[in-house]
Amino acid sequence: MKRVLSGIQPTAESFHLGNYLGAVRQWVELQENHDAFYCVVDLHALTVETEPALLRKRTLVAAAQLIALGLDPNKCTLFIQSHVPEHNQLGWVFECLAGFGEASRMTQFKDKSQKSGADRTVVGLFTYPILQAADIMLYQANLVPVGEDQRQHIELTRDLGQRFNSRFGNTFVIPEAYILKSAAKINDLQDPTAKMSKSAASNAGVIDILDSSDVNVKKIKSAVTDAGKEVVFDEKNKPGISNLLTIHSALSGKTIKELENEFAGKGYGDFKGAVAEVVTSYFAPVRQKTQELLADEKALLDLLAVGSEKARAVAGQTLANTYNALGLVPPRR
Ligand code: AQP
Repeated sequence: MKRVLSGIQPTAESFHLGNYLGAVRQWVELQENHDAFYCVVDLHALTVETEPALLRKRTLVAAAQLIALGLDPNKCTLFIQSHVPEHNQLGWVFECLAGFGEASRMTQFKDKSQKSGADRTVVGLFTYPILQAADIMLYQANLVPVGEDQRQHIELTRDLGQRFNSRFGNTFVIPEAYILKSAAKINDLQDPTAKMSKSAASNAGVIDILDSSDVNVKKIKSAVTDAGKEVVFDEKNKPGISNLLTIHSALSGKTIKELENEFAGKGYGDFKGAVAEVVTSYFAPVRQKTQELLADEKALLDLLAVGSEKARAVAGQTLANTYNALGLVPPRR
């Protein structure tokens, strides 16, 4: 079985539609016939300033949400990144392999550091993709299901793995990004040329999975649309409608063509109503299940403990091989 690894940051009270359609939905599918490892990357979340109580809450909400969205701890290995210290240990090795220049070229770092300003940008944000490379390589993953915005980071991961293998001998599997074309990038409802993002300046264009149906219906009904009144897919001239078509199609299973036919001559109002209906009925049970899981924190932590134990068995072996290849002297047993 091929190995899969992916992670998600607990940086918000809820995942948004982009996280789900771009990444988590593929995670659920891949657990069926892959050896899948999924983690809540709480160490990555330290790159943005967060209250400790909030980080704790968000980490548990993230884990509960992943299960509610369909991850089954009996079918995949679900764990919290900080429960497996090998991530930091391999992260340092990769930091010593990565060039300052190549890390500087990461567009996500440039965007995020620009948003928060130089004074508030931490070194961890700069080295984030290197820790991400370690997350992936620790598990010898073949595939990394992510959204389009992560493509550059997976390229860096591949470069670092290849560099290590050629300098120190074959140690790592070189992974490939697994990015679904159809929903690789979901855009903000208020600014349909920018990706939907947890850290968007305004939350008005972000559909949070755990928000109430009322809130989400309101957001969809006030989504920015374009001049004209035809419901047709045209990313260049109608980015707003195209984004809503992508969302409807991804959740309802209808093709874009079918939707264009269904809403021919009907106008934007009817179409937005239909998108709102699809989104809210899809996520209402997820919200309910997440709340149930959070109500029994001990049971949730027990599930995660099983995951981290399985993860450590693999991660420990990879780290030992890596240290050995590097010539680090092992401690006397
Ligand atoms: N808009 C999106 N469309 C498709 N996929 C997306 N992803 C994020 N936004 C979209 C994918 O979600 C996964 C988990 O993301 P993450 O939590 O690790 O961080 P992120 O990519 O930084 O997500 P956000 O919401 O954009 O957070 P901020 O605002 O902190 O940057 C990834 O696989 C990502 O591709």
